[in-house]
Amino acid sequence: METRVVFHIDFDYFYAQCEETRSPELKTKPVCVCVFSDRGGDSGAIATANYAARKYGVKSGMPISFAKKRLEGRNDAVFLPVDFDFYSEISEKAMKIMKFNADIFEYVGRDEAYLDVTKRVEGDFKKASHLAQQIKNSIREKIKLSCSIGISSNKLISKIASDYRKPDGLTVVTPDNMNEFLNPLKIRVIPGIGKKTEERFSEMGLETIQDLKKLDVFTLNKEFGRKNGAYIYNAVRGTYNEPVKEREASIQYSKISTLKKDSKDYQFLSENIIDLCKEVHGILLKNNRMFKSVGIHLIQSDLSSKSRSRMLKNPTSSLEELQKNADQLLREALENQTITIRRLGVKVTELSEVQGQSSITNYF
Ligand code: TTP
Ligand code: CA
Repeated sequence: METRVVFHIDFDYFYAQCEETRSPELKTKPVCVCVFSDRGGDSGAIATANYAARKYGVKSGMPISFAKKRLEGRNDAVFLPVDFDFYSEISEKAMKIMKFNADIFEYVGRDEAYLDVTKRVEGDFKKASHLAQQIKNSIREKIKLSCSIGISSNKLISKIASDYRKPDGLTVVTPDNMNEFLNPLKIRVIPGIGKKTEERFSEMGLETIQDLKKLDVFTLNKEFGRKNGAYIYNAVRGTYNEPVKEREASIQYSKISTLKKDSKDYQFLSENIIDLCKEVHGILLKNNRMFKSVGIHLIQSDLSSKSRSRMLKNPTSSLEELQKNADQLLREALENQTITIRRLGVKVTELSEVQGQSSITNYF
């Protein structure tokens, strides 16, 4: 089999870095991006933090109140609410640059993608390294974002390599130095191996990838089941060879808001839906998109939720069409409604780019 050249690209401290791009004065301060819960005050968790905040031990998933305690001595620390729409916009722009530079492009998430570049670098890791540097430069110049790139002959090792030197890292693992790279690493770096598995290995006296190679596939299968056993066996030998598969982001635009009062009155809810549609439509216009599917989301006072969605005949970017459909969905959803509604949301999916003349009819 020919040697493939695969990139894994991962943005550094993504949500926090997005915030820094629109407010550069944040760069020198500890920045925590927070998912505030509905309960108010400081309840909720840290989504991510920049490196200035990480120095104080702030981590993703940590309660906001813990992070505030850790950063007590820094009165310049900033706690911002997540703004997913903004991060998606930035992500989309960066993904365009990556896609342009790939033979095969696989979207993984807002801040992460695999690129197969074998053909365009003719299987040459030196050329690959240049290409990666160009991509990094281009993303930095155009979007003001830093990322870390791992290069190897398979996805798994590239993912480990992109995480190896963060932030702003570039780690190349050629087939010749693969074992040298992998052997001393902690078992934990293998994607999918969590704390529990790591502890089990530790009890067996195994700490590094080199140690793991002592186990034969039968022992691994017995310990972890056949699928996981085979995965670990191949992962540590660099023989886990999933190909890069073409995949694009399935984007959606949405707006959700908490109502001024809980209610099940159609008239009141309808007015709110109409306003949310205007906001969603604003995002569509800004991004030059049409939608083909409309959905609404109702969160009831007991926090249970209801969703309705429908596919349209043709893609459109018309506000009227959006409002009409969302309102009909609301009527449907409210049939036999007994409890009041607390929050309402509208989303559009199945998005496509509005292109010049050819789709002008789609506006009507
Ligand atoms: P990660 O890539 O894990 O983290 P990161 O980009 O913030 O930091 P780095 O790559 O430099 O180590 O996750 C990407 C985004 O996903 C992150 O910016 C915020 C979000 N996220 C959460 O909301 N909760 C979490 O527990 C984690 C790990 C990430
Ligand atoms: Ca990241």
